[in-house]
Amino acid sequence: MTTTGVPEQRTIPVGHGSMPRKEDERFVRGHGTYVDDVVLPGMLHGAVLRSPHAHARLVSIDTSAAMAHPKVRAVVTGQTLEGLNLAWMPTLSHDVQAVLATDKVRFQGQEVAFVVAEDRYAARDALELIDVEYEPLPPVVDAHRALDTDAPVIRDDVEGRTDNRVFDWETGDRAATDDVFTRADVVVEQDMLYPRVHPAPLETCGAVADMDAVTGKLTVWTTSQAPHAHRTLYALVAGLPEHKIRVIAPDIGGGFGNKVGIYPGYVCAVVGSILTGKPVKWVEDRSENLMSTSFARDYHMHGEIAASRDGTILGLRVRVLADHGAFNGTAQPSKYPAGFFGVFTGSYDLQAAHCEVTGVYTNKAPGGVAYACSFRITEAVYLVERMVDVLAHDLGLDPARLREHNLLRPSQFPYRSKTGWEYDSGDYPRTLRTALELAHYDDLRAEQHRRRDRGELMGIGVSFFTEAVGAGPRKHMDIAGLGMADGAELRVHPTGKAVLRLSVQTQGQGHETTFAQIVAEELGISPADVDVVHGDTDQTPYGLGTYGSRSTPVSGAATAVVARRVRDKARLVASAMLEVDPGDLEWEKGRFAVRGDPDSARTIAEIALAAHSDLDLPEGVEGHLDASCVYNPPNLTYPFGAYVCVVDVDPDTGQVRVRDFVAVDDCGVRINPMIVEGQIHGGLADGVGMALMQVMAFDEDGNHLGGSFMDYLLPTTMECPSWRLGQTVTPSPHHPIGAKGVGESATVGSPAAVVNAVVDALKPHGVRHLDMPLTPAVVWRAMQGRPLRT
Ligand code: PCD
Repeated sequence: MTTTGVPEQRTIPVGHGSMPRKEDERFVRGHGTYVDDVVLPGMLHGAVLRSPHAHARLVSIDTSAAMAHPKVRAVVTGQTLEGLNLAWMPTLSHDVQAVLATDKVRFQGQEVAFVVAEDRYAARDALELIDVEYEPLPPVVDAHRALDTDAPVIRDDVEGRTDNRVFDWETGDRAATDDVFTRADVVVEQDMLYPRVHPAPLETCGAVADMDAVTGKLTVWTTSQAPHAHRTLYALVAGLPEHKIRVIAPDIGGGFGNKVGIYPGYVCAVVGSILTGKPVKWVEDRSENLMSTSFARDYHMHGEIAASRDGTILGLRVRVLADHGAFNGTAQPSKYPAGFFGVFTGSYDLQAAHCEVTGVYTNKAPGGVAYACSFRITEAVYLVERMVDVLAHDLGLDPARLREHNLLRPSQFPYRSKTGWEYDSGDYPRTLRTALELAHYDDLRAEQHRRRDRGELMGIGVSFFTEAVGAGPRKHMDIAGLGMADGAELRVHPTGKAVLRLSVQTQGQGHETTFAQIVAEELGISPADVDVVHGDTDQTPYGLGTYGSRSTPVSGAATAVVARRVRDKARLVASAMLEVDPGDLEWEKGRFAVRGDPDSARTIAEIALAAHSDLDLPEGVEGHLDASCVYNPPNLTYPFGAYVCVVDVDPDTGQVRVRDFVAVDDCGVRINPMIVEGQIHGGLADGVGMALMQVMAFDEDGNHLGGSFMDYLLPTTMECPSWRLGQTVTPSPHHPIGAKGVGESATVGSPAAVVNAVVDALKPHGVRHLDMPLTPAVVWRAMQGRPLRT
């Protein structure tokens, strides 16, 4: 008999492989239901008044003219919220954040007041009638400046605070690392910035809150990647009973980490509904999304590699200054203030490593979310992959060969990194080899040689990454005190159709398809017969939601386990049907048959009907065919990959064209290879965007310079090559179907490949490093020997 929970792996795509996505029929026909599609009887509309200043004391707010607007029903200020004890809310990182400002504003775009009106236009008009008097204060825009002893203290709301330090954190062995560095032949170092970027999902954030004054039940339709966690936090913050709150995340138009946290607008919509007794909708516009919701990165890094003269990497030492904005609103497991940056040793076999991260407050929007990066692994991979190229540059070695020389060997797995992470499985050299062959690496180098002689700028960039996704073991990982396990419930109806209930929530990844495929594979039924229910706390088991590519590693595992539990139960029911010992039954996909008598088989549908019938069931077996489980992952999964990027740089304009991109990913067993490839395509486009065109810039007064898609650029098909993908499959040894997460892999691995390629192209100009984004201006200045810093 199968024991549930024990790995039972397959190295093939799970049954039905690249089937089309079930949800797409709804999406392509315009039948999706997003938050803004929710319309309730008597619904009112909210709008947020935002601060024009990056740092200012609030002197007074006069709302009388706004209140006098004929269509306005309520105007909420920080003072109103103070009366309800809701002016401040906890962040996911043990800080507090102002819902509406009470004392000061701390970033441009911060929420100051909330108007509820009969329609969206009236609400927006009334914002202009609110008269706020500010007393401007000097802003702290630069992360380094934040640490100066005379820097203005941003968070003076916290009693006794005298500086702008959020945290100091370190990992690794400092003494052992110092020792390796003193003994090394070569030490290379480099400052680098991973600029502030933004997840910029297609759909902005919003909520419709409906407080039913009679039943006392609050329903919130909202853009949430983590509906259950949001409900618990609403209960804790607002003091409402948790069972009287229902959070529904309907269809979501992209999350990318932007929809993990709770934003002031959501809380204001709830308060607006409580005050007016009507449902209140609040949906932010594009500029609001870009200016005030969670940013990502903003890591100022200094890396050092110690190596021997032949290029053997011995040690890595890193110092980081992390700009967290005005409130520490990052989302990552509590024990990890710098996220999983600790995985910064990457894919290499080295002797010692140490890193220190200092977080600081600045007058910028809060956040620091894991925008497609599993909690700062993007920063870590970028750092080590740039450093390896810098080492190759200084030693005059080929960057691909240098990686090959230093990669972990298959025999080292499971591998315990120098900073304490246990990589579950991998065959790195095979993956790198596959990528180099697919890219025709040696031919590319020869071509580059020829073209350099002609004065042309062609660059080849290689990157290799290891991610840690699927947070995580409850013992080590929680968010806001909630352990990171996820539930799954599976019920097979009497006719053999099934419903799977999940705690995670798709934002476009295709969960309604892939999770149905897992059940289909385990029970031998059609994925079309499995309905996946998610995104509604009244309908689904508890769990922490979708981010950090954790759905497949955690809920995917829960799904396999719960399906196996159903199968175990089906075996017992079948044994009663066939009047044989359960041990005499054999599982053939979709049915149990008596050993040696294949004609005796009973299908899952027949068994399900029997389980609901008057059949005498064996001792201890309750009726019906269902099961539930809570999956506490034993470890993270460690997907990895090798990327090769080829660029041409226009010597006259500095324009970079990505000519070719090869991505070989290993995410263990692929459930739906087509969906996996789609995930990789999306992530690669993201990576090109970050490497070449994106930055959330500010001027010295703290004015946000990227508040629209005219300034904050998204890559289009014009900037992307036709991606060429390859794969290797190294199953995860602890995941029930051997799958690893993949949703963020390409965003993690690709920026370094692009930057490495551009820097490689500019080698004739003596360029050794350039900070992203590599806009034509940055590249052109570098060619003139004048690197431009952002
Ligand atoms: N898969 C398969 N196989 C394997 C893996 C995986 O098939 N091996 C598939 C699944 O199932 C799904 C997908 O694929 O469907 C994914 O998965 P994953 O990796 O697990 O992940 P998830 O959790 O689901 O998701 C998440 C991610 C993230 S995290 C992000 S950013 C992004 C990605 O996802 N986002 C998004 N992708 C995407 N897509 C879309 N469309 N949209 C979106 O929004 Mo964060 O942390 O949040 O930042």
